[in-house]
Amino acid sequence: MRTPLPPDGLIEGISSDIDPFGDEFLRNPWPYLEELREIAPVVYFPMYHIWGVARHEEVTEVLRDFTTYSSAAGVGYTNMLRDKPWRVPSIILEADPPLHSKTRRIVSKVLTSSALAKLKTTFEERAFELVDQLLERGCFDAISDLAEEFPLAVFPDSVGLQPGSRQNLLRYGAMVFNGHGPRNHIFEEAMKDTDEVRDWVNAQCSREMLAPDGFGEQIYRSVDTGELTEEEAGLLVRSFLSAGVDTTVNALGFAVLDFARNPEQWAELRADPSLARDAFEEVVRLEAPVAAFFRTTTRPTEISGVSIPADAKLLVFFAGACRDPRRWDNPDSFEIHRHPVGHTGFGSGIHSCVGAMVARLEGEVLLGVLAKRVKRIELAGEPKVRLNNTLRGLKSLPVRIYADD
Ligand code: OVM
Repeated sequence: MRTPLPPDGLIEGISSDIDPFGDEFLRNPWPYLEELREIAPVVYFPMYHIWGVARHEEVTEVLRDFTTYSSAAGVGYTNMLRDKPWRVPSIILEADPPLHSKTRRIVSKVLTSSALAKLKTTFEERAFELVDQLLERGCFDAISDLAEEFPLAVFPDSVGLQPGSRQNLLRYGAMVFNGHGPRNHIFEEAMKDTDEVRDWVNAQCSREMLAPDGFGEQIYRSVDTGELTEEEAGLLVRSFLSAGVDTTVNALGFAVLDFARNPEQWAELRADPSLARDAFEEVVRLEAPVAAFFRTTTRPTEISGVSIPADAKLLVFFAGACRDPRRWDNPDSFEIHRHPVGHTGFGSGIHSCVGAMVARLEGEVLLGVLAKRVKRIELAGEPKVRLNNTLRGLKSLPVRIYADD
């Protein structure tokens, strides 16, 4: 069952044949996002029968109005209330208030700044170990050997996961984020061995499996107070594992690429490594590793004069807003001094990334350590894009780094 087609008058002048899940778009979305921003404040994609917003103003407007633009039908292409999803829905991402407000509050309490301050020393130790190893090698792949290595070395331990098999987290992340797209070849490829990986992840989320004092065990304390059921706690731990790995992997990979391409920015960071946190924020704005999520309209609505029917899927291009020239000067350039307040790389509104402080800590620590140890970052080959229906990221980034003398 589909939403009825809008009358011609509503889609005239706002339709686009751009395929936002096509290989070309996903490989390099920027020229397409520019075109989408220029067509109209809201664009209609007849090939999917979906709407989209790619300008900063409309993206933030949609994300603010969570009653009109609901997450409960899923934030992917599939309407989960109508078609059976591949996994039990997330009770934080794919939920509206009041359920979302409750789960969000519980997760936020676990991820306080004081909790994160305690992790900083451990993150730094791991970062120094890793960077010193990489300096001995000189030449390596900044995706597999750095951007994947670092989060996998620190984040699962923070959650309290059992040791071992952590590559499964990357396979699961690929399922979660590609699963938000339509059933294209990328979706099908990611979903090849769902059962094995899904069962492994679900098993890691049970209380007995989680180390004392990790984020996971702290979520389960809300079961003891009666705020969550055991099943809900398991699902929130699953959210950590779904959202916490691939996102930071991609952001850190782009951080290396952006500095390799902008040596003058690297010189500025080296001159003052305390800029590492600002630099990471600018990477998240410039690259928008989570490129877009959907919302579903709960009533007929209008955005900047364009009508959208009820029960329509609306694609919210975080990446479009992150480089909207209406909002940013020189939106395509990487400027670590920019302070990109209001960027939508972490989303916006009630669903904005609840793990942002963990991501920022990983980014700040790794970039800070690199700035202290590494004089120069050079590309040693062509970066290769990893196609993903939701995430922007690289599958390989050959680099050479040089030690500080
Ligand atoms: C979740 C979830 C999954 C993917 C992403 C995300 C970016 C959350 O399972 O709750 O946030």
